[in-house]
Amino acid sequence: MPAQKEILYLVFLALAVRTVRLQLIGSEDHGWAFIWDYNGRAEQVYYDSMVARWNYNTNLTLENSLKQDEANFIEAHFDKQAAQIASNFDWQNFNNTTLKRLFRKITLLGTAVNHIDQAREAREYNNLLAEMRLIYSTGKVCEYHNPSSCLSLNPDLSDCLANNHNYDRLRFCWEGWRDAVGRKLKDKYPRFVELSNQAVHQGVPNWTDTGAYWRSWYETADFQEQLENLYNQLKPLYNNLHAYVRKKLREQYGQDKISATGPIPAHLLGNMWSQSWSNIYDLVEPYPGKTSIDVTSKMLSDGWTVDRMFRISDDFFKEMGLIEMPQNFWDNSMFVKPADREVVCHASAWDFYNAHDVRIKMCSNVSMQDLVTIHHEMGHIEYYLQYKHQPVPFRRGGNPGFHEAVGDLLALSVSTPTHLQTIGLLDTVEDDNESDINFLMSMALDKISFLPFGYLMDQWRWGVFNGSITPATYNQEWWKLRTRYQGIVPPVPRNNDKDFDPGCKYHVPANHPYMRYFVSYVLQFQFHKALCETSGHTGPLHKCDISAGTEAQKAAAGEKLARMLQMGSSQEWPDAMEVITGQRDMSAQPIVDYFQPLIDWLEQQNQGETLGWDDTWTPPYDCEATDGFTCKDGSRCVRPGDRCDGVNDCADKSDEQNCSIVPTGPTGGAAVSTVTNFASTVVCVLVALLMVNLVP
Ligand code: D0W
Ligand code: ZN
Repeated sequence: MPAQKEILYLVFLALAVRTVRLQLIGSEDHGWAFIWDYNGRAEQVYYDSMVARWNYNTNLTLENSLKQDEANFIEAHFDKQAAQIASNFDWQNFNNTTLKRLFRKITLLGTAVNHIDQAREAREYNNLLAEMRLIYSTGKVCEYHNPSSCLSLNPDLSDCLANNHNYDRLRFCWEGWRDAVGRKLKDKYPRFVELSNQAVHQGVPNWTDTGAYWRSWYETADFQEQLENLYNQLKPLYNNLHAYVRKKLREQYGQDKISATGPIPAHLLGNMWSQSWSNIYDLVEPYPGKTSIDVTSKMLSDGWTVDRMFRISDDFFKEMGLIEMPQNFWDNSMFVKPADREVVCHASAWDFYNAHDVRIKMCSNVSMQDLVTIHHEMGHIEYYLQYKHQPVPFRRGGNPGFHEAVGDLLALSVSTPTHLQTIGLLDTVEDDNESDINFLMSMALDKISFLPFGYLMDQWRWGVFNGSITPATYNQEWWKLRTRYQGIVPPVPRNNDKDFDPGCKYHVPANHPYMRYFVSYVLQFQFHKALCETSGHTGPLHKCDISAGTEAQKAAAGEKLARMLQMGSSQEWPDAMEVITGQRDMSAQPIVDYFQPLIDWLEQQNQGETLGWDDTWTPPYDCEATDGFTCKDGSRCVRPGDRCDGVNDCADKSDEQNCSIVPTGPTGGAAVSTVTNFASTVVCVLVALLMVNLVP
């Protein structure tokens, strides 16, 4: 650990200076010297830690897990020591605002502080996180009547939710995932929350809990109010889309399964979390026979490859005069799911902090949706490449929402029918109102449907972190938010003593903040609108492709974007926003403008429908049809996941009898228990090794 030794030397130096002067170091020149010295070391330490993380995420073995843990530990040490040295400077009184900002970022530790002062808690925190991620990433659902045939989330369960219209099969996939993953996470999350809060509070006592720490990244005093205002402006769009989709689903699945005035059963929207509804486009297409945006089938019949999708995305960045993906990117990335090992399939983009090693890890399939996701991930990479000259603490987005908005913003242009035609994905583009509505519907199924979900995820987590939502109410409160904001209900009753449905969304067990995505969905339309103007677009916003203008117009738009990306987080986000939009506030108006023709159309279609939903409605629940078990005394129906799980759900205990001869439930398969065993082994060995080797 050479970097660590040298930074120790720096600590002594700084302390010596302090002892001699008996005061804080006031020299800004010394401040800069520290920053550049810090920067070189940080690059090295972060590089090593990213490599270890990458190796684990692309090959989930015990050995790689241990190496990753060691690298995390070294990184935490480094962060803590750097913060200590920096606090010997009188940085709060520095005149240079950039220098002051650098020091502030280096001294504000998040959860890292815990890793030094509380060695045992730090290990427990890391182990819990590793265990939760592993349970999620390796979770499998086995067929009720064929326990050796098991489905993984990607691609099996995602495909199940996306591609079939069989109410009961969809329910099996939806319920199975929650039985297999949520229930195994339920007991781990409360302790994780407690440890996370402790760490944050020790780092900066001003931050009362982890949610406050996460919100601090936005440097916006009334952040929560601003979000609430944005959401309220967007709610009418969502409610109109919801009412129209509900009407169409009633036609498909029957009036008995879906109420005209109730929430929608959550498993019918084409997505495991009901967060993007693009996959049910075929059920809700406004004008069948007009230009259809079903590009996936075209990709498949034309023999598109995953590699081609990445090249097309890279081409778009180049076309806009942005930085193309370096050779390193093509050599080191993982584009498809490997057949020979377990990996974290959830897509991600990686900055290795050394100016040229950047990578994407993704289990891509050939589809329009994955083409958009590739642009999303490449947007992160573009940011890394544009701000690589900045000192490490500024290699961030203007705020986290900015980082999420870049790729999506470009995909808004790529997704237009005229652009799809230029890359060979649409044969004919009709220019009429009905085709426009089809297109806007396909966009709304992705963008509008996401808004309430993007908003509620961290409403729930902030509540958990600040203690207003307790472990006993985790699942109830989750469903309260899901019903209130998204207007959906679980297709089968939840068992709040056992279920932990929030844990079935990657970002909860992986502990990735989520409000950035809501912010991004607002920002990307603001940026899109502004860049459309720069690129000379006239006419309705949804028809804009920022690459469609003259070379000079394209270049002007690309340059504006690049100039904002190059700033990283060196200035507060309104300064960055101003570069592109000329204004300093978040605004929902551009999304409203973009979708206005569809909103008008939906209002027409929804005449006679009731907008919104009655929170108390629940779908019919037929024990037999939903693979439940009726207690011997006939008293109640026991969910498949509750059968033979060691807990009596029937008063007569019949759900825990005859277990060996009953076909294994959806969780029951060998796969899940293997995973859990593996997870506990990882944790035991981790604890043992770390105690022996690393405790100072
Ligand atoms: C990173 N994060 C992963 C993955 C998966 C983006 C995601 C949300 C959403 C649709 C080393 C590291 C960070 C990047 C960084 C995360 C995805 C698919 C798309 C919400 C949905 C959409 C846009 C967003 C979801 C990401 N790097 N998306 O962690 O530098 O911070 O790779 O989770 O179009 O629910 O799927 O944001 O890229
Ligand atoms: Zn992202």
